[in-house]
Amino acid sequence: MKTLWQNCHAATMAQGVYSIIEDAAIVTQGEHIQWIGPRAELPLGDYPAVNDLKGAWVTPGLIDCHTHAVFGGNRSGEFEQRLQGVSYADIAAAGGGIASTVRATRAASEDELFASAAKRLKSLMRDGVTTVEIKSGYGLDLPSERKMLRVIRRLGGELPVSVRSTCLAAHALPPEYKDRADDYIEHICAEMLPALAAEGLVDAVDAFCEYLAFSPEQVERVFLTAQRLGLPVKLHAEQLSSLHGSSLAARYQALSADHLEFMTEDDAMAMAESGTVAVLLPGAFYFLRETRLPPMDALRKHGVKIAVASDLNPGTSPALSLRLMLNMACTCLRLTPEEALAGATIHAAQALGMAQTHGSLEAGKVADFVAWHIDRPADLSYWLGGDLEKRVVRHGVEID
Ligand code: DI6
Ligand code: FE
Repeated sequence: MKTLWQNCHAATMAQGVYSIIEDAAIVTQGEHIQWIGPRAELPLGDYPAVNDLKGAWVTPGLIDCHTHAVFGGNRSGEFEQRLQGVSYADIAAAGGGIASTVRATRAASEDELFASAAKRLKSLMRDGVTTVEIKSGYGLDLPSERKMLRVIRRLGGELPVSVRSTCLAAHALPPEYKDRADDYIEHICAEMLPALAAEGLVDAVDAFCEYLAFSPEQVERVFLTAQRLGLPVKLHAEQLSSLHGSSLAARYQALSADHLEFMTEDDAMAMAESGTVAVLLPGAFYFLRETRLPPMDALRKHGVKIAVASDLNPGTSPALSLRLMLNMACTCLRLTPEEALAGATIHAAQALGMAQTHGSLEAGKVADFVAWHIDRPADLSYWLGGDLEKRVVRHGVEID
């Protein structure tokens, strides 16, 4: 069915750049955008359905390209401990941190994980999110990683949001493999990834490259396996120290390297070369009270595409609003509102390998967009949370 959406302005992100159409019109046909441009240039024709957007600003549907939205339990107790001065690393060393979420996730049923994650996803969706990536990585054994990935697939099937699943089996060392990290990596490469990929549960493969997680050599073995299975890779890199995981990711044409506070200019050059997106996670930066900023100047100078995501997870970023992350990206990481919006639309799509079909308002792309009742696009990174009045269209259909 052909539908006309008019009486609006559009921030299109067409061709990957922030561009504005004042007094725009959008024609959707089924799930796709058929035409977008100034209303004065609207092709003559029959429009069986016409929607008056009442002066709204239309942006692409927001894309949260890095979340750990499926998990058991929560860690507000650790938050209290950290406020008493205990560090994230100390908590992890004492069996808390990721390990405590692994215990809770293993103990939870698929239905329980689905129900709690669905609530969190609905919160992100209230912010205009139409696409979200979700990682496994709190199971750390084949049945539990499978359980998480099945929940991730089910979320995409049952909620009006597009969901990409990333296998993050190399997130932390499970207790069964204490002091045997190489053996766990071998298990991931020989058993877990091949089985999970064969079951169609994996869209991309991620790992945590950090002194308290896995070394670049171990990550490389995971990447080689992903490559053999035909799966794209991503990497948690340079969050707490500089191991040059982002350069390693670039060598494997990673879709993205994420966090990046400790990356160097050489890493930025390698990422620019390979087209690897820099995903910045201001929620974790803020929640851990980091002080070291990602090297924004180097990223800009070398033309690395920058995305912004929530990192929604129970330990370092219990973030339920992507718009709040846009604000933090501007306030804490010094992005401009234009950069932040590109970071949650077109560059986020690229970080998921979806830029051909998502992330901008262009003819031929999927009709995922939000009509916001705001004064200017910068308002999206201005307000701190809350609920902005808006209409959300996904696959050409308005959702509530
Ligand atoms: N980096 C993070 O910020 C999260 N995972 C990761 O690799 C933290 C996950 C957690 O603490 O539960
Ligand atoms: Fe993360």
